[in-house]
Amino acid sequence: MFGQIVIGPPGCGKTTYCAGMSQYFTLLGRPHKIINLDPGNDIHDNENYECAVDISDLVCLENVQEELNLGPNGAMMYCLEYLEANLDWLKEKLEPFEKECFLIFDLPGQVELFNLHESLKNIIGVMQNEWHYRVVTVHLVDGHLCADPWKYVAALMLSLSTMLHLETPHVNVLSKVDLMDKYGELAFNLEFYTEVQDLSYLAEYLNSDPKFKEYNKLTNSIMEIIEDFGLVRFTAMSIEDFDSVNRVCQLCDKSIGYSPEFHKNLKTQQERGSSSSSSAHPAVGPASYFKSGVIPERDWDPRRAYSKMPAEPISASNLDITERFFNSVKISEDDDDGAEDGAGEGKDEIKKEAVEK
Ligand SMILES: Nc1nc2c(ncn2[C@@H]2O[C@H](COP(=O)(O)OP(=O)(O)O)[C@@H](O)[C@H]2O)c(=O)[nH]1
Ligand SMILES: [Mg+2]
Repeated sequence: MFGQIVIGPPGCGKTTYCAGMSQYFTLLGRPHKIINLDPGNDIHDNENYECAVDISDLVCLENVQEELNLGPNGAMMYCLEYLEANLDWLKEKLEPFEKECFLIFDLPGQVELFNLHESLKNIIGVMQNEWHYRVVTVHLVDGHLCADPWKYVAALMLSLSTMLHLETPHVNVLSKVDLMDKYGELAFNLEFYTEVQDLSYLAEYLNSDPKFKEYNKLTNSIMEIIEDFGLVRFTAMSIEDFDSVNRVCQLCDKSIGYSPEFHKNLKTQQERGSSSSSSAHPAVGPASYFKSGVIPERDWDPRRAYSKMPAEPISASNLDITERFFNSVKISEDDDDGAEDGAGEGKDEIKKEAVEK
C-alpha cells in the first residue's frame, strides 16, 4: 500500500489539499481514498471531500472534551492516543482498500502531534513496519509565513524537527502561494524561501533589525543548525494550479517509489467492467480546484503527468541523483553475479558518475 500523510499547522490547507489531490488522482484515473484522521474536521458540508474512513466513527472530539473535561488540544491528543490504542479498528477499515487504492491521510493540525507527541509517530511506525505501507509525509506550511522572516525561521525549525521526529520520507510544501501577492513585497524572492540554500543572507537581514540586536548570536546558531542538517526544502503549491499539484505529486511518488503501473492492472479490470468500481471511481466532476486552464480530458494519458517534468529546484534533482545512485548500486550487484551484456561500459560510467556525485 502506498499513501500520503498530510500534516501541517491549523488552516494551512490540509483538508483542501486532500480534496484537491483526490480530484487530481481522479483526473489521472488513479484509484485512491481519503482517510480522515482529524476528528475536528468539519467535512460534512464539503462536497469535494469524500472520505472512506472517518476517525469520528471511532471517537468523538466533543464527547471527549465534555466527558474528560479537556480543552481542544488535550482532547485532540486523547483522540490520537485512542486511535493508537485501537489500531485494529483502523486496520480493519483500511484492509478493503490496501491493495487497490492509494491512500491520503488527513491529519489534525495540532503542531505537537507531529512534532513531539509519540502517538502519530507510533501509528506511522506500525503502518510502515507491521502493515508494510509505504508512506510519505506531506508537510504543508502556509506561504504567508514568508512575508515575515521571523515566522519563516519558525516554519523552518518546525519542518526540520518534524522530519527528524517522524522519520518518514518528507515533502515540505509552501501552500497557498497564490495569495503571496497580497502580503506585499517579500524580503527575498520565492526561490530563496523554497531552496533554503544560504541562510546567511536571512541571518544578515534579521540581525540588521536593532530591536533584535541581543539575539544575533542565537539567530546565527539557528541558521547554522538548519543549514547543517541540509534537509529542509519547500515546493511551492497553490491547490488550484494543476502544475504545482502535479509537481508535489511527482515528488511524493518518487520518495516512496510509487509508479502508476502499480494500479494499472486494477484499472484495466475496472475499465472492462469486471469489478464493481463505479462507486470507487466517481466520474470526474467540475474541476473546481484547477482553474489554470490545463484541465486534462477524461481520456488523458496519465503518463504525461510523469514525463513532463517542470523545471524544479535542487530538491528534485537531489532525488534524481539518489535514484541514479541506487540504480548504479543495483548494477554493481548484477556485475558481481557475473551478468554480462553489451552495455557494460556505459554502466561503469554511470557508476563512476554516481560515486563522484
Ligand atoms: N487561496 C488559497 N486558499 C487555500 C488554499 N488551500 C487552502 N485554502 C483555504 O485555506 C482555508 C483552510 O483550509 P483547510 O483545508 O480547512 O485547512 P486545514 O485546517 O489545514 O485542514 C480554507 O478557507 C481553504 O479554502 C490554496 O492553495 N489557496
Ligand atoms: Mg482540516
